[in-house]
Amino acid sequence: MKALEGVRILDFTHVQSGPTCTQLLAWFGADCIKVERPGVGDATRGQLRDIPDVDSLYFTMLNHNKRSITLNTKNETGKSVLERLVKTCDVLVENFAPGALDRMGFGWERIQELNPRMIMASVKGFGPGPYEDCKVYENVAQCTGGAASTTGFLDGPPTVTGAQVGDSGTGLHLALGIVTALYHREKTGRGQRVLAAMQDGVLNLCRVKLRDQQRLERGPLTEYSQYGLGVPFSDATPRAGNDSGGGQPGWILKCKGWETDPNAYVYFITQAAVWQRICDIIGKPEWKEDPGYAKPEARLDKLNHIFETIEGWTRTKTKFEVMDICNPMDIPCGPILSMKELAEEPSLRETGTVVEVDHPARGKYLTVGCPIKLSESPAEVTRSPLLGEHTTEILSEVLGYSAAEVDDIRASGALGKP
Ligand code: CAO
Repeated sequence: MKALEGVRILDFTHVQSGPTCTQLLAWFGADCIKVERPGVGDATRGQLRDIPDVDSLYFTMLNHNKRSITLNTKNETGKSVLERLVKTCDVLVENFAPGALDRMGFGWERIQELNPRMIMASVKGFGPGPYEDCKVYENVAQCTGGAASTTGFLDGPPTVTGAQVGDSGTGLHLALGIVTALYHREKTGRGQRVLAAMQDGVLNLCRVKLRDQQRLERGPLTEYSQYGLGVPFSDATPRAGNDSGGGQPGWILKCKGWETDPNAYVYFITQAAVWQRICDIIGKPEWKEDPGYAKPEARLDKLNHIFETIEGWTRTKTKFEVMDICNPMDIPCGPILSMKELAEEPSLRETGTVVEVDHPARGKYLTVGCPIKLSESPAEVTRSPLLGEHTTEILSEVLGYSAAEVDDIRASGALGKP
């Protein structure tokens, strides 16, 4: 039995943030019913297509293990079907623009009237406040949540990161909120609202940068490269390039082949506990006793010189050779792995983190499987649904409409053009 078996999700999500959340719940065993606009569906079905007329990878990789029903929720018959879905499901998840559900006639009060046990979970760009009515996409959230102002190099502009901390990050936060609300409902019998705002989610992931903001008020941030270079700090947490965000200084260093391979780099951490070993492998044994280098505090104003020296060594090795030499010595480091290398990595296939899925229209493709492993509830990745693939099945088996009633619903245009 899957961990969330018996939980039914009314999945009103689209694009990335909401679908990330419901896909996780589906992997944990929830029955996830994706409600989509007839003829159109989730906009991502048609975005960034690599094969004409076939659901895009954008869509397929975010909507595994779900069922799809098409329903025009602005049509009167469609509304009555939606009402029945609300009464039947445990959780409604949505990430429409602010106000869209109210305009549809399914605001929180109405949902509670229909089903007091319902948990209504939303992703919005912002929480209550001056920007609550704004539409938001990934990079906007990265910018408004503190990620962009603290990412990039000191002498460059704010930079967004490839990790989708705004969308997928907020989807993760929302999933935790939903499971927590389900647990609460076990004890109280009542549903509740769950809100994950993208700005809040990104700021939560940038917690250490707010830490540094407050440290900055007491003096310079000595572990930032900027300190060693003598560049004065402004009044806000600066961009720190590839400096480690923690107390153990780290940098990205060139490895053999960097001139032609954009990923021939390694992340190297000069952890205090292994400093003596680092001195030995880079050919600087004299730094072990030198008072200017022996203690972490003494090294802070020389980090640039130290990392340049270590790079002199890493440039003579491939990133994997660096890893092979350093790992047995407990020196923390990690090769910069490209998407190609990750896609081909056998160990990730073995754990189900990278999975090959077969799709009736596109054939085989790779996806990222469930990154959270439950020993009693392993996730099996199944393909995303075609638009409206399960409409009839959901109307009859889940909602209990008779065949004649399904015909009437179809004739009303609620499922698309009759
Ligand atoms: N039947 C009938 N109408 C439907 C429907 C259905 N099954 N499903 C959706 N609709 C309607 C909505 O009711 C809404 O109509 P109104 O504007 O008339 O009320 C309309 O479709 C469009 O919804 P939307 O405003 O959410 O979509 P958009 O493309 O304009 O905006 C986005 C997209 C992502 C910017 C917006 O949804 C948003 O800000 N969401 C919250 C934040 C978020 O999740 N952002 C991350 C997205 S991933 O990068």
